Amino acid sequence: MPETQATHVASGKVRELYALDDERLLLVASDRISTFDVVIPTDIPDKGRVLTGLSGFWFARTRQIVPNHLLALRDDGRSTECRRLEMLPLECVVRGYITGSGWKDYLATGEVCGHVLPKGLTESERLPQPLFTPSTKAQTGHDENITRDQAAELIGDRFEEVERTALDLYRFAAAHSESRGIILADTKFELGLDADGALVLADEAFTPDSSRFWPADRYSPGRAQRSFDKQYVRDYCESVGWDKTYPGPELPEEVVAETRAKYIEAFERLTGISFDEYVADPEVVLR
Ligand code: Q0Z
Repeated sequence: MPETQATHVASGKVRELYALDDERLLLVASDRISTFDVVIPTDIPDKGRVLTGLSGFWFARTRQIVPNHLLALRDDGRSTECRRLEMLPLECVVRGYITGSGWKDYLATGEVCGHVLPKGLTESERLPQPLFTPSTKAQTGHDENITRDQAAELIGDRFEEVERTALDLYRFAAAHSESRGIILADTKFELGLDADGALVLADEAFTPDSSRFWPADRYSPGRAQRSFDKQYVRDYCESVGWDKTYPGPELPEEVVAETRAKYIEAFERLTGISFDEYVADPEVVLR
Protein backbone atom coordinates (compact mmCIF):
# COMPACT_ATOMS: atom_id res chain seq x y z
CA MET A 1 0.00 0.00 0.00
CA PRO A 2 1.48 3.46 -0.87
CA GLU A 3 2.41 5.58 2.13
CA THR A 4 1.15 9.10 2.81
CA GLN A 5 3.39 11.90 1.54
CA ALA A 6 6.03 13.06 4.04
CA THR A 7 5.81 16.72 5.12
CA HIS A 8 9.02 18.72 5.27
CA VAL A 9 9.53 20.08 8.80
CA ALA A 10 13.13 21.34 9.01
CA SER A 11 16.36 21.81 7.09
CA GLY A 12 19.82 21.55 8.57
CA LYS A 13 22.98 22.57 6.73
CA VAL A 14 23.32 19.10 5.20
CA ARG A 15 20.18 17.17 6.29
CA GLU A 16 16.43 17.38 5.87
CA LEU A 17 13.73 16.38 8.30
CA TYR A 18 10.22 15.23 7.31
CA ALA A 19 7.18 14.16 9.33
CA LEU A 20 5.80 10.74 8.33
CA ASP A 21 2.93 10.92 10.83
CA ASP A 22 2.35 12.16 14.40
CA GLU A 23 4.80 9.67 15.87
CA ARG A 24 7.45 9.28 13.18
CA LEU A 25 10.03 11.46 11.42
CA LEU A 26 12.24 10.81 8.41
CA LEU A 27 15.81 12.12 8.67
CA VAL A 28 17.54 12.33 5.27
CA ALA A 29 21.29 12.92 5.02
CA SER A 30 22.36 14.63 1.79
CA ASP A 31 25.83 14.50 0.20
CA ARG A 32 26.43 18.16 1.03
CA ILE A 33 29.54 19.09 2.99
CA SER A 34 30.21 22.19 5.05
CA THR A 35 33.51 23.61 6.15
CA PHE A 36 34.25 26.76 8.14
CA ASP A 37 30.44 26.80 8.70
CA VAL A 38 29.65 27.25 5.00
CA VAL A 39 28.00 24.62 2.80
CA ILE A 40 30.23 23.98 -0.23
CA PRO A 41 28.50 23.93 -3.65
CA THR A 42 30.04 20.56 -4.65
CA ASP A 43 28.59 17.32 -3.21
CA ILE A 44 30.69 14.44 -1.88
CA PRO A 45 28.99 11.34 -3.36
CA ASP A 46 27.87 8.85 -0.68
CA LYS A 47 28.70 11.13 2.25
CA GLY A 48 25.07 10.99 3.42
CA ARG A 49 25.09 7.18 3.26
CA VAL A 50 28.32 7.01 5.26
CA LEU A 51 26.92 9.25 7.99
CA THR A 52 23.57 7.46 8.12
CA GLY A 53 25.28 4.06 8.29
CA LEU A 54 27.61 5.19 11.04
CA SER A 55 24.75 6.58 13.13
CA GLY A 56 22.87 3.30 12.69
CA PHE A 57 25.97 1.33 13.70
CA TRP A 58 26.36 3.34 16.91
CA PHE A 59 22.62 3.29 17.71
CA ALA A 60 22.62 -0.49 17.50
CA ARG A 61 25.66 -0.76 19.81
CA THR A 62 24.70 1.80 22.44
CA ARG A 63 21.18 0.54 23.16
CA GLN A 64 22.43 -0.99 26.42
CA ILE A 65 23.52 2.51 27.51
CA VAL A 66 20.42 4.42 26.39
CA PRO A 67 17.55 3.63 23.98
CA ASN A 68 17.51 5.61 20.72
CA HIS A 69 15.08 7.03 18.18
CA LEU A 70 15.90 4.67 15.30
CA LEU A 71 12.96 2.71 13.87
CA ALA A 72 14.32 1.73 10.44
CA LEU A 73 17.06 2.41 7.94
CA ARG A 74 15.61 2.79 4.45
CA ASP A 75 17.00 0.94 1.41
CA ASP A 76 18.55 4.15 0.01
CA GLY A 77 21.04 4.03 2.92
CA ARG A 78 20.61 7.73 3.66
CA SER A 79 17.14 7.92 5.25
CA THR A 80 16.29 7.02 8.83
CA GLU A 81 12.77 6.53 10.11
CA CYS A 82 12.74 7.66 13.73
CA ARG A 83 10.52 8.18 16.73
CA ARG A 84 9.32 11.74 17.19
CA LEU A 85 10.51 12.97 20.58
CA GLU A 86 10.41 16.00 22.83
CA MET A 87 13.99 17.21 22.34
CA LEU A 88 15.96 18.53 25.30
CA PRO A 89 16.81 22.22 24.74
CA LEU A 90 20.59 21.74 24.82
CA GLU A 91 23.38 20.12 22.85
CA CYS A 92 25.15 17.33 24.71
CA VAL A 93 28.87 17.76 24.12
CA VAL A 94 31.55 15.49 25.55
CA ARG A 95 35.24 16.27 25.21
CA GLY A 96 38.07 13.82 25.76
CA TYR A 97 40.66 16.19 24.29
CA ILE A 98 41.02 19.97 24.56
CA THR A 99 40.39 21.56 21.16
CA GLY A 100 38.04 23.91 19.31
CA SER A 101 35.92 26.19 21.50
CA GLY A 102 37.05 24.23 24.58
CA TRP A 103 40.66 25.18 23.87
CA LYS A 104 39.64 28.84 23.30
CA ASP A 105 37.71 28.92 26.59
CA TYR A 106 40.59 27.24 28.45
CA LEU A 107 43.11 29.78 27.13
CA ALA A 108 40.83 32.65 28.16
CA THR A 109 39.69 31.37 31.59
CA GLY A 110 41.38 28.10 32.54
CA GLU A 111 37.89 26.54 32.53
CA VAL A 112 35.46 24.87 30.13
CA CYS A 113 31.75 25.01 31.01
CA GLY A 114 32.62 25.49 34.68
CA HIS A 115 35.12 22.61 34.80
CA VAL A 116 38.40 23.96 36.24
CA LEU A 117 41.24 22.37 34.28
CA PRO A 118 44.89 21.79 35.22
CA LYS A 119 47.29 24.58 34.30
CA GLY A 120 49.66 24.12 31.36
CA LEU A 121 47.51 21.99 29.06
CA THR A 122 48.62 22.10 25.44
CA GLU A 123 46.32 22.31 22.36
CA SER A 124 44.71 18.93 21.51
CA GLU A 125 45.99 17.29 24.72
CA ARG A 126 44.02 14.40 26.18
CA LEU A 127 42.03 15.55 29.22
CA PRO A 128 42.54 13.83 32.59
CA GLN A 129 38.94 12.59 32.16
CA PRO A 130 36.18 13.20 29.59
CA LEU A 131 34.07 16.27 30.35
CA PHE A 132 30.38 16.94 29.74
CA THR A 133 30.41 20.45 28.24
CA PRO A 134 26.86 21.24 27.08
CA SER A 135 25.99 24.11 24.76
CA THR A 136 22.90 26.03 23.77
CA LYS A 137 21.07 25.22 20.55
CA ALA A 138 21.55 28.37 18.53
CA GLN A 139 18.83 28.80 15.87
CA THR A 140 21.33 30.85 13.88
CA GLY A 141 25.07 31.28 14.44
CA HIS A 142 27.15 29.30 16.89
CA ASP A 143 26.11 27.18 19.84
CA GLU A 144 27.42 28.71 23.06
CA ASN A 145 29.09 26.72 25.80
CA ILE A 146 27.16 26.83 29.08
CA THR A 147 27.91 25.92 32.68
CA ARG A 148 26.43 22.98 34.58
CA ASP A 149 24.13 25.41 36.42
CA GLN A 150 22.85 26.90 33.16
CA ALA A 151 22.31 23.40 31.77
CA ALA A 152 20.44 22.36 34.91
CA GLU A 153 18.23 25.42 34.49
CA LEU A 154 17.38 24.31 30.95
CA ILE A 155 16.65 20.64 31.68
CA GLY A 156 15.83 20.63 35.38
CA ASP A 157 16.45 17.75 37.75
CA ARG A 158 17.50 15.34 34.95
CA PHE A 159 20.88 17.04 34.63
CA GLU A 160 22.82 14.29 36.40
CA GLU A 161 21.15 11.51 34.42
CA VAL A 162 21.88 13.37 31.19
CA GLU A 163 25.51 13.98 32.14
CA ARG A 164 26.08 10.36 33.15
CA THR A 165 24.44 9.09 29.95
CA ALA A 166 26.49 11.46 27.78
CA LEU A 167 29.77 10.41 29.44
CA ASP A 168 28.88 6.70 29.17
CA LEU A 169 28.12 7.13 25.45
CA TYR A 170 31.39 8.97 24.83
CA ARG A 171 33.49 6.43 26.76
CA PHE A 172 31.95 3.57 24.78
CA ALA A 173 32.44 5.18 21.37
CA ALA A 174 35.93 6.51 22.20
CA ALA A 175 37.12 3.07 23.35
CA HIS A 176 35.74 1.41 20.21
CA SER A 177 37.27 4.10 17.96
CA GLU A 178 40.65 3.86 19.70
CA SER A 179 40.69 0.09 19.07
CA ARG A 180 40.30 0.98 15.35
CA GLY A 181 43.15 3.53 15.37
CA ILE A 182 40.90 6.58 15.52
CA ILE A 183 40.77 9.15 18.30
CA LEU A 184 37.29 10.45 19.12
CA ALA A 185 38.42 13.88 20.34
CA ASP A 186 34.95 15.16 21.13
CA THR A 187 31.34 14.67 20.11
CA LYS A 188 27.95 16.32 20.14
CA PHE A 189 24.57 14.63 20.25
CA GLU A 190 20.97 15.30 21.14
CA LEU A 191 18.74 13.58 23.67
CA GLY A 192 14.98 13.62 23.76
CA LEU A 193 12.17 12.29 25.91
CA ASP A 194 9.65 9.72 24.74
CA ALA A 195 5.95 9.73 25.64
CA ASP A 196 6.80 7.96 28.94
CA GLY A 197 9.42 10.57 29.83
CA ALA A 198 12.35 8.19 29.20
CA LEU A 199 15.65 9.59 27.90
CA VAL A 200 16.31 8.67 24.24
CA LEU A 201 19.36 9.25 22.00
CA ALA A 202 18.18 11.04 18.84
CA ASP A 203 19.44 12.83 15.73
CA GLU A 204 22.87 11.54 14.61
CA ALA A 205 25.47 9.79 16.72
CA PHE A 206 29.28 9.68 16.44
CA THR A 207 29.43 10.72 12.79
CA PRO A 208 32.26 12.82 11.34
CA ASP A 209 29.79 15.75 11.14
CA SER A 210 29.03 15.58 14.86
CA SER A 211 32.44 14.50 16.17
CA ARG A 212 36.11 15.22 15.75
CA PHE A 213 37.82 12.06 14.56
CA TRP A 214 41.61 12.16 14.39
CA PRO A 215 43.83 9.46 12.86
CA ALA A 216 45.70 8.12 15.92
CA ASP A 217 48.96 7.50 14.03
CA ARG A 218 49.35 11.23 13.32
CA TYR A 219 48.26 12.52 16.72
CA SER A 220 50.65 15.07 18.13
CA PRO A 221 49.55 17.43 20.92
CA GLY A 222 50.69 21.05 20.88
CA ARG A 223 48.94 22.00 17.65
CA ALA A 224 45.58 21.68 15.93
CA GLN A 225 45.10 18.13 14.55
CA ARG A 226 44.32 17.24 10.96
CA SER A 227 40.72 16.18 10.37
CA PHE A 228 40.12 12.56 9.34
CA ASP A 229 37.44 13.48 6.80
CA LYS A 230 37.58 17.18 5.84
CA GLN A 231 41.30 17.90 5.59
CA TYR A 232 41.51 17.81 1.78
CA VAL A 233 38.55 20.19 1.55
CA ARG A 234 40.06 22.57 4.09
CA ASP A 235 43.48 22.49 2.43
CA TYR A 236 41.93 23.17 -0.97
CA CYS A 237 39.79 26.02 0.37
CA GLU A 238 42.85 27.60 2.00
CA SER A 239 44.93 27.14 -1.19
CA VAL A 240 42.51 29.21 -3.28
CA GLY A 241 42.45 32.04 -0.72
CA TRP A 242 38.72 31.72 0.01
CA ASP A 243 37.69 34.22 2.72
CA LYS A 244 35.39 31.64 4.44
CA THR A 245 32.21 33.58 3.70
CA TYR A 246 29.30 32.42 1.51
CA PRO A 247 29.55 31.14 -1.15
CA GLY A 248 32.30 28.58 -0.83
CA PRO A 249 34.40 27.42 -3.80
CA GLU A 250 33.51 24.51 -6.10
CA LEU A 251 35.78 21.53 -5.40
CA PRO A 252 37.91 19.93 -8.12
CA GLU A 253 37.24 16.26 -8.83
CA GLU A 254 40.43 14.98 -7.13
CA VAL A 255 39.46 16.74 -3.88
CA VAL A 256 35.98 15.19 -4.15
CA ALA A 257 37.46 11.73 -4.78
CA GLU A 258 40.00 11.99 -1.92
CA THR A 259 37.34 13.24 0.47
CA ARG A 260 34.83 10.55 -0.53
CA ALA A 261 37.56 7.94 0.06
CA LYS A 262 38.22 9.33 3.57
CA TYR A 263 34.53 9.08 4.51
CA ILE A 264 34.38 5.51 3.26
CA GLU A 265 37.63 4.69 5.09
CA ALA A 266 36.17 6.12 8.31
CA PHE A 267 33.02 4.01 7.83
CA GLU A 268 34.97 0.80 7.16
CA ARG A 269 37.52 1.32 9.93
CA LEU A 270 34.92 2.16 12.56
CA THR A 271 32.33 -0.46 11.61
CA GLY A 272 34.54 -3.25 10.23
CA ILE A 273 31.89 -3.55 7.45
CA SER A 274 32.62 -2.93 3.77
CA PHE A 275 30.80 0.12 2.43
CA ASP A 276 29.62 -1.88 -0.62
CA GLU A 277 27.91 -4.31 1.76
CA TYR A 278 26.19 -1.39 3.46
CA VAL A 279 24.94 0.01 0.15
CA ALA A 280 23.60 -3.44 -0.82
CA ASP A 281 21.81 -3.85 2.52
CA PRO A 282 21.90 -0.88 4.93
CA GLU A 283 20.56 -2.92 7.86
CA VAL A 284 23.91 -4.81 8.05
CA VAL A 285 25.11 -2.09 10.41
CA LEU A 286 22.35 -2.97 12.89
CA ARG A 287 23.30 -6.65 13.27
C1 Q0Z B 1 16.08 16.76 15.17
C2 Q0Z B 1 17.51 18.59 12.65
C3 Q0Z B 1 17.66 17.69 10.44
C4 Q0Z B 1 17.02 19.90 10.70
C5 Q0Z B 1 14.37 18.06 15.43
N1 Q0Z B 1 13.67 12.06 16.85
C6 Q0Z B 1 13.42 13.40 16.83
N2 Q0Z B 1 12.31 13.88 17.42
C7 Q0Z B 1 12.03 15.20 17.40
N3 Q0Z B 1 12.82 16.08 16.82
C8 Q0Z B 1 13.97 15.70 16.22
C9 Q0Z B 1 14.29 14.33 16.21
CL1 Q0Z B 1 15.70 13.72 15.46
C10 Q0Z B 1 14.79 16.76 15.62
N4 Q0Z B 1 16.37 17.98 14.72
C11 Q0Z B 1 17.64 18.45 14.15
C12 Q0Z B 1 17.77 17.54 11.83
C13 Q0Z B 1 17.30 18.86 9.87
C14 Q0Z B 1 17.13 19.78 12.09
F1 Q0Z B 1 17.89 16.64 9.66
N5 Q0Z B 1 15.35 18.78 14.86
